[in-house]
Amino acid sequence: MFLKLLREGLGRLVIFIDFITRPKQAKRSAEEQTRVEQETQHLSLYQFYACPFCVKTRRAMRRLNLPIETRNAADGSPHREDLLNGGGTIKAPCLRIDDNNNTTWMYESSDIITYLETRFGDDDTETIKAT
Ligand SMILES: N[C@@H](CCC(=O)N[C@@H](CS)C(=O)NCC(=O)O)C(=O)O
Repeated sequence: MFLKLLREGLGRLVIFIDFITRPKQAKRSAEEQTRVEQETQHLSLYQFYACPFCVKTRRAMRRLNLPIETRNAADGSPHREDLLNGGGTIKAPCLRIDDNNNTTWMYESSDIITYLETRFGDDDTETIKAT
């Protein structure tokens, strides 16, 4: 009970700090942004709202200006089962990458951020460094 309250309190604090220190979004040409928006339609982030690793990943998505769909993997959510069946374990964040007929489930916030930076953080964007 105490641990649950502590976890919830810390989660809210993380959300609040994230809110007041939101990173600036990268800017792209309209054409580039359209391309990025098309590509990100094949990505989705399974996440918990107040998980610090998920917040870190969402911050990177915002910084890179990537409109990736987020899917709540909390208890009772239909996405939770997809995550378990597809990825093999309930752990968030997890990036689902749908590539033609292939689906890859990428765990580990640092790996996800590196993947997104490598794929979308090209030199032409006015990318703001990690915060
Ligand atoms: N090293 C992982 C840690 C991820 C992690 O521990 N996530 C927790 C939530 S904060 C989790 O999914 N725990 C399993 C659960 O809550 O069922 C990362 O950086 O992504």
